[in-house]
Amino acid sequence: ISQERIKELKVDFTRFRMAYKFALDEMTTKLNILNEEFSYIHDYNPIEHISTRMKSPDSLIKKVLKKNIPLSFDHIKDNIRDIAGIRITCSFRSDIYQISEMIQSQRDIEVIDIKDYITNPKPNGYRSLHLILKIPVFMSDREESVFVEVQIRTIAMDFWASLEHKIYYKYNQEVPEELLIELKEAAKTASDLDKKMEDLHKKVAVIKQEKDDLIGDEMVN
Ligand code: 0O2
Repeated sequence: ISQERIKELKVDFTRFRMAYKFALDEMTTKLNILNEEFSYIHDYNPIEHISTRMKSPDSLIKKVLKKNIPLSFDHIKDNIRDIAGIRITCSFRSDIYQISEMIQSQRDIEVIDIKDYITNPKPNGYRSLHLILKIPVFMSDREESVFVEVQIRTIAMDFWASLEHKIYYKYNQEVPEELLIELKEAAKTASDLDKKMEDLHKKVAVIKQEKDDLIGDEMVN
């Protein structure tokens, strides 16, 4: 392979990754706007935390080889949907679906796939709502349509997923059976906690509404 070709590949790779970085920047801005507006209307922030990540070149190559995808930027672009990843941690379960609806209703966002691992948790107990989206990125000489994977979960779901991920890697992906059972139980405990917090949240909303109504009545009288 010539020096010239290596130079070309470097330029192509940088431009390839840039489109995903810009897509993440765009999505982050969109989410910050939604969060700010939502908190103005409803008096609380549905989004606790947003994190973004670009798939590492190692992990990308591993996936490309595993899926038997030809080693070209075009094929990778068309077939790997999680090069750009964004994770949204919400306060309550109901926030997840509200945020998801708000994202889906944006005109420039194309919803490619939705995986609801909250309604249908994975056998190991994993819960999260995954959206596979395509968003346009406007570059100096072209428009690119870029895949972004959005994972939306509660703090409890995120806590469980982070620990499970660590354990999975600690045991080199061969976790002892009894630990798998305990992890599944822990996922159920996290889910029960989410339900409890959602109930509390609803009760607080009712009390707040009653108080507001009372203040409104007093002002009229
Ligand atoms: P990383 O390091 O987070 O990128 P596909 O991407 O469609 O080919 P799949 O398996 O259909 O593959 O996607 P799926 O099930 O929607 O999961 C994709 C991502 O969700 C994973 O990315 C994880 O981030 C997360 N995830 C899915 N299942 C689990 C789980 O059991 N435990 C934890 N902790 N996370 C999970 P990557 O590429 O595996 O890893």
